[in-house]
Amino acid sequence: MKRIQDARLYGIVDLGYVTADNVERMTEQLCLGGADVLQLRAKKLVPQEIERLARLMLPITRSHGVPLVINDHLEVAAAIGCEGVHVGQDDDVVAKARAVVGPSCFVGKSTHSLAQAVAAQAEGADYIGFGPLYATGTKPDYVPVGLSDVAEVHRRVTLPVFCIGGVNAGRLDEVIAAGARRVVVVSAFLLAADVSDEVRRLKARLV
Ligand code: TZP
Ligand code: MG
Repeated sequence: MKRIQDARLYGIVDLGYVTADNVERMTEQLCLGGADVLQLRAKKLVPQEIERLARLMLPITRSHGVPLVINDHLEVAAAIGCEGVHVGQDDDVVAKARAVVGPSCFVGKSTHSLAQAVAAQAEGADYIGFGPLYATGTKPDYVPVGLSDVAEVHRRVTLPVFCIGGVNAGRLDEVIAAGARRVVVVSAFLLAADVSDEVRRLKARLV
């Protein structure tokens, strides 16, 4: 199993873009392309349905050695025994998440400012997401943070920092030039004509 510390490219199976019917196919494509970690994110589904989909993903992600992260739903992560869980600023605190999912499940946290990034590290997260860097339809209600704090976040936070929000092949060079070492890519992968090829080509540029 790949370790979150070694991950550079983080993919999300977001049910805003992928139908339930396509979850397994998309999971396979993202893994084949070389995603180092995958999250299941389904803002509009009930926990029971999220658990069903996660159980479909798990044999696929495990066969590729890719950790599976559940967004928001601690109880689903605990029930299926996946590798990670991800919480936002309005969700349960890291200590609560850890108490529910246990020591073998890592905990990631979304951050939207330098101050939140530093606080998430102090709170004990295992990794952070930092963004949205750009305006994005995947998280439409958020003001983009831009690129100006990316380098400073990496100076102040020793945890893995995954830059997120509007990241795509066309923007990757400037995101890396701003100081990013790890990225999360959602819609640019899920909407690609050839998903595994898009993942593979972007991953090749992250090393
Ligand atoms: N958190 C901050 S931005 C974002 C999340 C979940 C969405 C990123 O999606 P995309 O499509 O890569 O902009
Ligand atoms: Mg959340």
